[in-house]
Amino acid sequence: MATPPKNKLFFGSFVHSKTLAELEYLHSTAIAVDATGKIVAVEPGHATAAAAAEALLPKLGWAAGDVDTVATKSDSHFFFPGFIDTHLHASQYPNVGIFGNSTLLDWLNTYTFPLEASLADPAKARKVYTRVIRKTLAHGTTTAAYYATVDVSSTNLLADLCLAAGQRALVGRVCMDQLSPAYYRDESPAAALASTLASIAHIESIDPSASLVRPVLTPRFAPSCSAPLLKGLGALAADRPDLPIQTHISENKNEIALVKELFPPSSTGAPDDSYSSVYDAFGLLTERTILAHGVHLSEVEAELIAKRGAKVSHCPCSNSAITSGAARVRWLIEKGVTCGLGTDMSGGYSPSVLEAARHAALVSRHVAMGGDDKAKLTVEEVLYLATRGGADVVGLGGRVGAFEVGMEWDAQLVGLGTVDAEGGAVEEEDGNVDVFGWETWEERIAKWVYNGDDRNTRKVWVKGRLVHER
Ligand code: XAN
Repeated sequence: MATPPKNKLFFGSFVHSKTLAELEYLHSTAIAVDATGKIVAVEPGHATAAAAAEALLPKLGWAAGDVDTVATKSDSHFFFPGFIDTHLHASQYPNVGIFGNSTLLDWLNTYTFPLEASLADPAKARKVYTRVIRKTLAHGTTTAAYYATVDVSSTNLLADLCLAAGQRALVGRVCMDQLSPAYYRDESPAAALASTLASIAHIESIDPSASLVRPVLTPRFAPSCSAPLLKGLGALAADRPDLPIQTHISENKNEIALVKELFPPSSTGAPDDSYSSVYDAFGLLTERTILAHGVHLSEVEAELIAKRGAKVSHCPCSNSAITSGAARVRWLIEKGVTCGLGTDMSGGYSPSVLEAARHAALVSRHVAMGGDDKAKLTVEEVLYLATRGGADVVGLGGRVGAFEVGMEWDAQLVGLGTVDAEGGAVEEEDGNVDVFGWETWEERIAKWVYNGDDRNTRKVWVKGRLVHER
């Protein structure tokens, strides 16, 4: 029989985003997490874990025997909120790194559709999905907004596996009824809607309270959806205002030209021929919508997206790898658009949101080199996008992404390598980050952002449950 979940007391250093610009450092602090995974106390100012327990447990009415304590070992260990990957294709994981010199539209036909179609084989889907969940958890991703495939059973399997592994996830069956090979598409708009409803019903049956896993409406992108399909999905979105929506937008210039050709305003009733107006005309541009990429959005589109409250998943690794362009994140934020980060595997080649944060910092410097110096994103800002910003993007703002009373404990324990007096490594698994001991905490975090990887992710919890340990 499974052991019932216990109350937990975490002690040591905690780092999280207070605002876009500011990280908060809480040292000698205790955070109490109840058996449901909720943070019930955040108390700085205790010399040791034992002193924190002595002060805190009576106030919470917890007996010492009912509490598991996890304390950080040293000055180079800290708790950080779990990362939120706001956009990735679980089904494309075996292709990471395989993109040659392709760009979006030929990349889809050459590499992506054949692999996705092959996951209709349940054994292959199980193998791929099991691995991608393990890998992303190992990189500290506690929430993932996944695209699966067109196939209902393998999409449902992805949701089953996320729930079993304890990863928080949005799981979307991909809707696409045109402009893809005949072997990989929905047969008709009606069939696409029926399959979508079947997948939603399954995901809601395995996690009725959406404690971890939720379905998400997933029109792949405008070019691969007919107008009747987009219309049907818009109607479904209006019927089910609790369901999130995810899709792609304005990633690549040829893709944008294709959208203009396929959806002239005369066919949609939209006021102009922009990509955003197409989604808006079909009722798919809402405050629940996650728009991946947004590289080439116009002023008017950014204003419309902000007005509708739709969110943008910035995917800098993918945008560089398949040569889509450099998204202007500072500009989007200043327009009032909520942004988070996506690995976008396998347009992006890395499963790591930390890597996405690093790419976000570097791509913002390329935007700056184009003449807009204030485009540069700081370490604090990219970490905000990876956590709190991402939570807002996937509709979990206020629930995960930081350490506050009432939020859920989705967290990672990060350990940096320490260097001893002779220059040797003290930690066995010290990765690329060497801490000499004289760095400020701000410098330690910067070193982690620019050189850290999964070797630094020692433990990961979702909703209070330990889901990964190195
Ligand atoms: N547009 C896309 N962009 C991307 O990066 N990955 C995809 O799978 C995709 N499909 C449409």
